[in-house]
Amino acid sequence: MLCVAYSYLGFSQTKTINSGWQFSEDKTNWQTVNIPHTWNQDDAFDDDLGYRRGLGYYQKHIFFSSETSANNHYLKFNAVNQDATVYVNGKEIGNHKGGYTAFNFNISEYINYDTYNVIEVTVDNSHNEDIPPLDADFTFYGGIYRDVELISLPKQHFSLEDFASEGFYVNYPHVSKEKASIEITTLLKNTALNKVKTALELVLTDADGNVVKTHIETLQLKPQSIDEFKLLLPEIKHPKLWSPDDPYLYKLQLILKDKTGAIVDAKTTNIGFRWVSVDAKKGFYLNGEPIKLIGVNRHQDYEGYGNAVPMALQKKDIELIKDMGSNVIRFAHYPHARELYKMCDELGILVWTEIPVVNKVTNSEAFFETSIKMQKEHLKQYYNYPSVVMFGYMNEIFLRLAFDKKESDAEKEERKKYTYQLAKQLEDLTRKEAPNHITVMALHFNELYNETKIADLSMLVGWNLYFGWYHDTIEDLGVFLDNQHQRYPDRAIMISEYGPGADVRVSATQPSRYDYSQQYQLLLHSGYYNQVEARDYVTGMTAWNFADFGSEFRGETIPHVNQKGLVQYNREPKEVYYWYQSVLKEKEPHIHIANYEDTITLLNSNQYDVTLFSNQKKAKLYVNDIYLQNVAFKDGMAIVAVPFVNGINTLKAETEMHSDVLQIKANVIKTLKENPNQKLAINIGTHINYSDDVNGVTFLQDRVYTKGLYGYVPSSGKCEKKLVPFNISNSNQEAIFQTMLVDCQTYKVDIPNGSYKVTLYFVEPDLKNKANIVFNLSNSDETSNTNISHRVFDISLNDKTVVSQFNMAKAYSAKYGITQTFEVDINNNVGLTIGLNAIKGDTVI
Ligand code: GCB
Repeated sequence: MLCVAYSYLGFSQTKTINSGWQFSEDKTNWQTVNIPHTWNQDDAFDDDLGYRRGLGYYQKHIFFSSETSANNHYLKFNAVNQDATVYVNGKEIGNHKGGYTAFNFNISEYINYDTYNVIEVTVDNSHNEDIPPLDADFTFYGGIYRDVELISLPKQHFSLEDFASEGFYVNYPHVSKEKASIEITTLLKNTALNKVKTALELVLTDADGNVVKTHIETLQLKPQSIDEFKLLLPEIKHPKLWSPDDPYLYKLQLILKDKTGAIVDAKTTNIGFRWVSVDAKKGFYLNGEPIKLIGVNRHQDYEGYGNAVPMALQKKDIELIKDMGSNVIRFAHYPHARELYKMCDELGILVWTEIPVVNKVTNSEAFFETSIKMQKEHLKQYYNYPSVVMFGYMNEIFLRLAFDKKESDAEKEERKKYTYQLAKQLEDLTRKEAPNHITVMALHFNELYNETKIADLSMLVGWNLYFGWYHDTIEDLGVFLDNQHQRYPDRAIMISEYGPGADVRVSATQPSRYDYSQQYQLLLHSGYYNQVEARDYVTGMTAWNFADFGSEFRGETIPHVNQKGLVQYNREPKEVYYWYQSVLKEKEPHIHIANYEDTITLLNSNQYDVTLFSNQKKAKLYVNDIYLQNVAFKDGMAIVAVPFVNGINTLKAETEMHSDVLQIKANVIKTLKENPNQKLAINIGTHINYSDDVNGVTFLQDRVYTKGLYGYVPSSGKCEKKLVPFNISNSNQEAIFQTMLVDCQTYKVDIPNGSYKVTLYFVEPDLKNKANIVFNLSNSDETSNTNISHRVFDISLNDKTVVSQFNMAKAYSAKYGITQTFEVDINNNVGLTIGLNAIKGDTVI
């Protein structure tokens, strides 16, 4: 099969060398792998805490023909996490630190021709105090996870040696509706021993391929040197401007020719005419017009792949983000694959891009140097994309300072100082290297940033705000923003992160903070959106996060995953994604019925609130082909109380242009005697319904007991609801174990007479060192249950003791999910009564 994506008939040649590498963790057992590759795609998600951070060895044999011996051969690595040492035929040719930017080495002098050469790469993803990120809420998968390229160049070529950039930079000395100009700064390398005359031709074409401007200059290259040249293209009258609504792109070709006119090297880049500015009172301006930035953050990993994600899948992300209606992406917290920035040019998405200096910095020369070098690579490699408008360099850099309790006050003061110094150096560098761009920094909710004045450095400040999740309420967002704006009226601000965790298996009719329900996710996102829309001075907001992503230490309802995605880890949308489409996509008509649960159980009532999203004003709703009512939408949303019948109910919502259909299975029951199911499952200690896809049953929300149904008997103790925020070590059904009732003696379930299997779920909630999920981004909560034995109780079913002296801390390891299954016959219509009789401490279930 032949698949031609792009070709250029020139002398220089680039080919990827991704397939058939040998990989080993110990230099003894080798396996064949393809790039992209990581060795952590599985162990970052297994039950054990921690993932292998250490060495990985790669090897590949490459043949070089003597026909190419006059060329310069470069090995280019687009990203290796995080420390890479490269060898050719056993000789070390270089080392690179930092896992998210490209680097290359000229390997020409190490090559043997007409034979196979061995390329070896030793990769290390161990913690290294001198390489950012030191600490962050995402998994640092090790490996060669972006393309490896072999680039063969003639003696004269665009230099690859300026921090692995393409060897040219596009500047726009002037852009307006009337006219635009383009200036190219290029670095041309000549490896010949003599000076050489070349010609550089610039060809600007419009989106239809018509030539708009050309320019050619003869350039004299000095022997064995890299020379910088500046070329100015003639002015373009009435240029078509680039914007998210109309991402009009020109193309510029840079063609290097020898004295005979033959092409020796060539480059192509997108040209987008646009200008940006940011204002503390009115927010972001693109091409002189205000534009509210609404979009997402993105992390690069993907379920099953770690960070070694096929490019085709990554590109789908950008399509999904555009299709949501976003006009901005923050590529967090590090530079992502460059192909994606090119897509942002093409689809019309403004970009914030940054380097991974996250949570804290090390006060060492090496750390400062690596950070500065990383930012240089970042600025130079990502400079030419018209979509890139914001360059950042730090995220929540005082997070550790705020949460680490160990440091003395003097140490803290010291930390503030050197962190500020690094920030200042990075800011100055960014302003110098990237004029026409906006510098940015993201902060966490803490006064430290104001107090140290670090927040005054960048041109735009992003606040990562988790009101209504880690703290306070959704409405407190506006109060905070107004207060900041009042105190710092000259500071441009946006919300660079916000969002709650959500699990598609979790649904709540009365959503609340930290319940992981999709309904709460919708409440928070819509609440933020309205508050941001109401404030002109807020530049915009980027949701945390586009997709769920791997964060090894996290223990939420999905182990090792940060669940704040608008889409799941496999990119299937959560419902809030469709809501965003309703408020952000104006052009295409859109309607969607939210599907929170495939099966609903309605107790004592046949009504259930159905949520609909649309960008239209009204729709008609039909239930089982019968017209129910007109629906009016406000802020993209409407909630309708729909009467359900037992069995499948078909809902249809129709606007003038569009319709959506959803089938929901309903069990409408007054007492458990009518329950048509073989199974009844109850999620004790919480208001959420949990769809257990493994057992094919929904664990229903807890309730106070009423006759004929189920629930806890409030008079039997405090019956307090509790949530434990940790991974269950032996189960992936975290949501069933993580919620519980504490100090409750009696739980009743009025099931009819019959023979049953009753399964009770337990976990000891108290660990030796209590974990605090609020910004606890460390592993320090890892502990065992040793020495906890304060909780002992008996368990009875209908007054018959089934477990005596139940002591979880003594009999099980920490975070162990315990199930106890009993066979029970129910006679005489007495139903089931679960008795929990405390001997020591409080009972839990
Ligand atoms: C933040 C961090 C981000 C985390 C996020 C969270 O503020 O910048 O890296 O993943 O919070 O989910 O807590």
